[in-house]
Amino acid sequence: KGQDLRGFVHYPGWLTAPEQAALVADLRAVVAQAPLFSPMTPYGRPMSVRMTSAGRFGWVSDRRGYRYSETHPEGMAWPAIPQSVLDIWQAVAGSARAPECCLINFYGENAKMGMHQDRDEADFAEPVVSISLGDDGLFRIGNETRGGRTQSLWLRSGDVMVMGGTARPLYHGIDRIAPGTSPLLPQGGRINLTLRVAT
Ligand code: MD3
Ligand code: FE
Repeated sequence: KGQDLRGFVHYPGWLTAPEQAALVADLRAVVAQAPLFSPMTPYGRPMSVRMTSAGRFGWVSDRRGYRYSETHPEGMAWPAIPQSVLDIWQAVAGSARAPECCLINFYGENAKMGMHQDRDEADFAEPVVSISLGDDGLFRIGNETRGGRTQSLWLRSGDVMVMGGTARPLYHGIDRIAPGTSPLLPQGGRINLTLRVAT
């Protein structure tokens, strides 16, 4: 079922509409405990994407830099990863370990994420699983260094992607959101969940 592009396996429409709605309800409970925040880039400008996390570790960024943290910027522990999300990891990750971090990215209609590498995880053999909900997002995959040819792919609500070993070092980002393309979130926007083993 999955489509393999250079170590990324894309599962379009993996989640049914009722499964997507149940996930959104579970994520609302997470956000009620651990509010979304706008991480600061090292340049001192807030990112356009708002974030929070669930699991033992969450991803934070401030003037000390980017890192995994056991606490939200407001000081509390992160909520547990919802079972509905763990079930997706179990079905697609092919990993013996459980995810330690579920990063929740919220994109409003003008949000984007510049090309970057994810290199804060200790074990690059572990996959990253990405789940898309809400409006379509234009995902771009590049190379192990900046520049060069890139490939673009629309990620739609209910899609799941697994980034295996060979994909882990590649630059990637979200160029833009297509507002109004999904009825899932009444206020619009896109949610992306990334599940990772951090340690
Ligand atoms: C390729 N998120 O949170 S998910 C991120 O849609 C991030 O919010 C994007 O990049 C989003 O770091 C893209 C797809 C993804 C996630 C992790 C990767 C692609 C990846 C790690 C390595 C290579
Ligand atoms: Fe990333």
